[in-house]
Amino acid sequence: MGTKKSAQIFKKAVKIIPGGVNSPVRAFKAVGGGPLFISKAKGSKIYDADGNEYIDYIGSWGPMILGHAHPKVTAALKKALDKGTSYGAPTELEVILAELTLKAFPSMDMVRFASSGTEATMSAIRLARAYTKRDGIIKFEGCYHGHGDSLLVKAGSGMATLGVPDSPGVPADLAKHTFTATYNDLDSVKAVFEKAPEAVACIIVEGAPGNMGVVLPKEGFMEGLKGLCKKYGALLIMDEVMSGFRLCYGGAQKVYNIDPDLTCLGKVIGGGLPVGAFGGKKAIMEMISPSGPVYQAGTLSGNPIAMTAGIETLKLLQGKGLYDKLFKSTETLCGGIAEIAKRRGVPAQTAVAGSMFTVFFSERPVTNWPDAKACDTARFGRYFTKMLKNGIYLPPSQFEAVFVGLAHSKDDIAKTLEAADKSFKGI
Ligand code: KE4
Repeated sequence: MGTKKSAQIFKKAVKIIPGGVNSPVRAFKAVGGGPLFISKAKGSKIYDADGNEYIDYIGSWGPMILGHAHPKVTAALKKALDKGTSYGAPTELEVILAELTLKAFPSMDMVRFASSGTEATMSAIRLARAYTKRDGIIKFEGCYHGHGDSLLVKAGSGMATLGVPDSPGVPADLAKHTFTATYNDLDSVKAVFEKAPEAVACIIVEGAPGNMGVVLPKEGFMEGLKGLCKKYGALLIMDEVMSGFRLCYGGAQKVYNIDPDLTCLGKVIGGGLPVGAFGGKKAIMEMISPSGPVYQAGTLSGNPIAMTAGIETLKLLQGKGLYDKLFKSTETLCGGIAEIAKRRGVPAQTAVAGSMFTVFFSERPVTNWPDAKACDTARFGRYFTKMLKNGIYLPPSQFEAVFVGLAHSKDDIAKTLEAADKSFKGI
């Protein structure tokens, strides 16, 4: 049916919204052409303004693990809407979601809700700085933790996609407190601590990086980070905004058996509505206002509609055998694509973390940002475009994760592999 309507809307959008989008990675900049403007979504399918149907593997960048417009989530939201949308006062719903969160993440004694992953990581950094009375933070090249000033240094996701890993507008006096290390390279972390043993407040690391594409931690890497934090009196912040509920119901920290001081959450915990969260040990969290001096606030934090979506989503995610089904679909899809790439003679590497995966167009495995950066992004662009033409809606960047959900059927997976076979031909 073509994408004329999307093009018309995009033409208007670029005049009044920077780049025509409200989040850069949506702009298709890395893959060419204009973005599709979406009109609706249901289950595993998404529909653009021209009525074209696609199998959706963005899933709103992670939240839609149950699939779009899940009937039970939608029904709960419809009921909640009749009670009003926001009170600016506490509700029992926040306590219910907090209890579900602490049960899923036993490393956390307390949790504070916000409205985005960015707010969660930004607040966790401020808290770590206050608790340790230090200013420095260590992050990893290629990891993305939202657009908080201190974290826009050598970041992944949309910044890597657009080739601007460091953003202008971040004061040098602030950026100088952000030290970057190489993911999977403990020596690069040790070097920072040895140079400034008293300066580092925290290490912030993605539970399972998805923002340079999916990269898996090497054996002992996460334990090594925890050990270095202990040795130098810094806090370990695990940013599970993407990995939480995606690697398993308890996130990467459960899979890798790590006990972080602070955890950040987002995406799935809001079931598609704006929810971020940060939490951790009581002695640290009690420093957060109003129980302590570290200020953190938000008009819509703990919003009752968003809480409702989160509660329903987490309750449904505890269904028996759901994660086995999710991981099986992910393995079948990713394994099938790897086999097609091999058969078609296209150099590609795959990495799977729970229900997310990436196909890297690279001759060698990707274990860090330098490896990811060396990928053939032009070939990725051709792959993306051909898959889209074949009705498969992938994240429009080599440096993102593909998200598999419970609504992806065996038929969806088969169709996706068929499309991949056609798309790999001659790319
Ligand atoms: P938000 O502020 O976008 O809710 O969360 C920021 C964030 C924090 N930490 C991790 C590990 C994240 O992956 C994110 C956001 N992820 C990107 C996708 N890679 C969001 C998509 C976008 O920026 O539009």
